[in-house]
Amino acid sequence: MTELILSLDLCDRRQAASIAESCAPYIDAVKVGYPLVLSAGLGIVQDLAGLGLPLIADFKVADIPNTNRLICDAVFSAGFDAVIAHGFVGPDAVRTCVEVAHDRGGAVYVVAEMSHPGAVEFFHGGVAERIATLAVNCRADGIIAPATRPDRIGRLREIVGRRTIYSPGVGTQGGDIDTVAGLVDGVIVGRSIYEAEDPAAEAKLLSRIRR
Ligand code: 3DU
Repeated sequence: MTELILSLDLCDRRQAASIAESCAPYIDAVKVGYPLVLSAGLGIVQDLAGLGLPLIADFKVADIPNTNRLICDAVFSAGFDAVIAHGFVGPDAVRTCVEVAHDRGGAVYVVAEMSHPGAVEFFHGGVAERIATLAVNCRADGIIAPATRPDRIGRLREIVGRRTIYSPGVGTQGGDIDTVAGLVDGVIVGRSIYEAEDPAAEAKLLSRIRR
C-alpha cells in the first residue's frame, strides 16, 4: 500500500485544521512545516491530534548535533510522530536526530534529494547517493526522494532497500502519481489537494494509489 501524505502548507490555523479534517478519511498522515507552524503556532499540533493520523514535522533539521537534539526534543514534545532532517550536515548530526526520535518512539526521514529544478546543482553527482547511504548507516527510518525524477527514486531505492521512501513533488511540481506510487512507500501532496475546489474529493481521488 502506498501512503498518501497531506502536506498542510497553509498559513491559517482554522483553514488548515478544517482541510485536514475533511481529507482525513482518505490520507495516511499529515506533514506540517514552517509555513503553518510559524503562522499558526505549535498549537496546531493539538488541533490535528484528534484526527488520529501520524503527524510529520517537516523542519528539514540541519544543524550541529546539540541544536538538532534540542529541535527534535521540542518536535516530539509537541506531539509530532516523525521529523524530516537534512543529511548533508553529516552523520553525527543525523544520528542525534535518530537517537532522540527513537527514544521517543518516533521516526526520522532524511532528505536524500529534493524535487525542485535547482536541486540538481548540489544533489546530483553522487551527493544524493551518499546521503542515502548515510541515512542507512545512521539507522534513519527512511529518506525523502523526488517524485519529479522517478529514475532517481530507483537509484536511491537500490541504496536504502526496504527502508521507507516518501516522495514529494506530485501534481503541482510536475510529478505523476501513477508513475511514482509503485516506487515509493508514500507520496507527499500539498497544493494539488489543499488548493483544489474540493480538497476532500481530490484526496479521495489520489487515494486510489492505496489500492
Ligand atoms: O508541491 P506541493 O504543494 O505538493 O508540496 C510539497 C511539500 O513537500 C512542500 O511542503 C515542500 O516543502 C515539501 N518538499 C518538497 O516539495 C520537496 C522536497 O525535496 C522536500 C520537501
